[in-house]
Amino acid sequence: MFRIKTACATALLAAALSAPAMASHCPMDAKAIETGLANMEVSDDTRSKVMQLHDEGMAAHNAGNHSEAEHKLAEAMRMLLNSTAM
Ligand SMILES: [Cu+2]
Repeated sequence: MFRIKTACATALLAAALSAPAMASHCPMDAKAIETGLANMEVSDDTRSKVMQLHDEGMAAHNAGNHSEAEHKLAEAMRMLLNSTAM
């Protein structure tokens, strides 16, 4: 369990730190968030907040607003990372 958690956190960090401002970056971030949510133990409260940011981010991405999407997705990733005791 610890190993899976660490792997997810590492994937999230890698996605968070990789160069933004590419259209294809948003889906990668969204995928990292989905993987993190599926494999990490987070509170229902955190989960719903992260999912909301994820959905808002992808909505912005689909509307062509990639900088806002990056911002939302990065916030979701930060929230997920902060919710894990590492
Ligand atoms: Cu985008």
